[in-house]
Amino acid sequence: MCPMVGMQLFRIVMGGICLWASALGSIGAQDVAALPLSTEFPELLRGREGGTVHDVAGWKSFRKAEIRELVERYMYGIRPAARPVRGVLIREDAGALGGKAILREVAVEMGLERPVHVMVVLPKSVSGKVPAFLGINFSGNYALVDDPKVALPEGWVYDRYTKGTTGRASEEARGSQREAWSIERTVERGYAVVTFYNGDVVPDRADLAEPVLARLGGWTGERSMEGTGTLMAWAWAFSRVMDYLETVPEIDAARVATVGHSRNGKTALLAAAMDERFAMAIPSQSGQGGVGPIRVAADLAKISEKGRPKAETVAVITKSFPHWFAKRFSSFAAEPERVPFDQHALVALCAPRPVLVSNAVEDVWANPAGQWEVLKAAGGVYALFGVEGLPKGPEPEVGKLFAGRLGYFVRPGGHAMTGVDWAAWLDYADVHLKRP
Ligand code: GTR
Repeated sequence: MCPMVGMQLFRIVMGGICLWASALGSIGAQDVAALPLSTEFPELLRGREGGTVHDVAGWKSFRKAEIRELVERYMYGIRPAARPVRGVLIREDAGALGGKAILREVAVEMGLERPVHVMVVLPKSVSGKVPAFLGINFSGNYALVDDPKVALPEGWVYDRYTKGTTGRASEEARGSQREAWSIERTVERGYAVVTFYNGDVVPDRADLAEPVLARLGGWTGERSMEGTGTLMAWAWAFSRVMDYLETVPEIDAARVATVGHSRNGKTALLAAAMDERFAMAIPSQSGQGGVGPIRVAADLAKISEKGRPKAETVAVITKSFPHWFAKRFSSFAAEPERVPFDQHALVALCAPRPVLVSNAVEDVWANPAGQWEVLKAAGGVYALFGVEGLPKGPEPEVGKLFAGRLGYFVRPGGHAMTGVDWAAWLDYADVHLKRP
């Protein structure tokens, strides 16, 4: 008999193995405190109520759903339901990037207060459907290209991307993220780039975010312990943009990679973990809440004289950015070892699809070493699918791209998205995305 522990259980019998699938009941604060402490990453192939997964069928029908539910209810909040999407073409320039590309600005209506402004840049040199990078940006699309016509975002923007104005986009920032995004080179390599501004979905400031999250989740008053957080809302928007991309004839919707840097990198991983239509994920320097482990190694988690750990912890991130996560996640600030999964679970939800984890040596805050451990630990689920995750044996080498199904790249330098990163990402995509 499989054990039965105070939850609704139903039995799945598969190839002679007994598995118990659990629908988690309501979770109270006392339940969080009663969760077992585990300094190791919790096992991916063992269900919470016992029962081990031995094959892809067991993974898909039981453990994957269980992990998804845990990830939503303990960390990012409930994923909103899909909504009908409509893309309205605002403008098309058939001679963009010096004649190399077609650039479209599209208002994608997804049931938010305003449509999300999506920029689609298509290579002209390729005939037939092209693979695409779908990236979420910090600045508004107008900062990513040198093009006087691309519209400015209408709502709140981060001060560091405004070049002088406060809280509103300004002409001075036009083209300022061009190097970071390298769109011209990507198009030259035969890929489309599709991008949208995170603030078009949910503005990244707690006081502005909460009312938007409430509208999206359909509640009034305070967000509940598992009400949708901002990262989940942004990831949901990735899927709505994908709904639109499925209608774009030039794009091969079966070959779309999610991309984002830092908080947007956390989102790029979550988007692919939640939606199997994405063929690949490239989370850049995503750290805590992304590929960074919840269980930060003791030497990195230790608070220095400056009052900070070396790598970002659950305690720090949930205090600085409460609107990013489900409120319940902050209950783990003092004891992250009680979270019933770690971020290897999020990578495993992407299996067997390729995930390239990108880092920078000096960005210790994002915990590159921990991210490598997370990737190694996700390998067991890739093995179920008969594919190797990270290659066995070697340790990360600065400047070297590991182009396995689970890929890793760490470059010299600090916290930024750069042309060097894109060069590695394109090489990786050439291996996993371009070839059918
Ligand atoms: C930092 C935060 C990180 C990362 C980063 C960013 O302040 O601690 O988790 O998300 O911001 O997005 O630039």
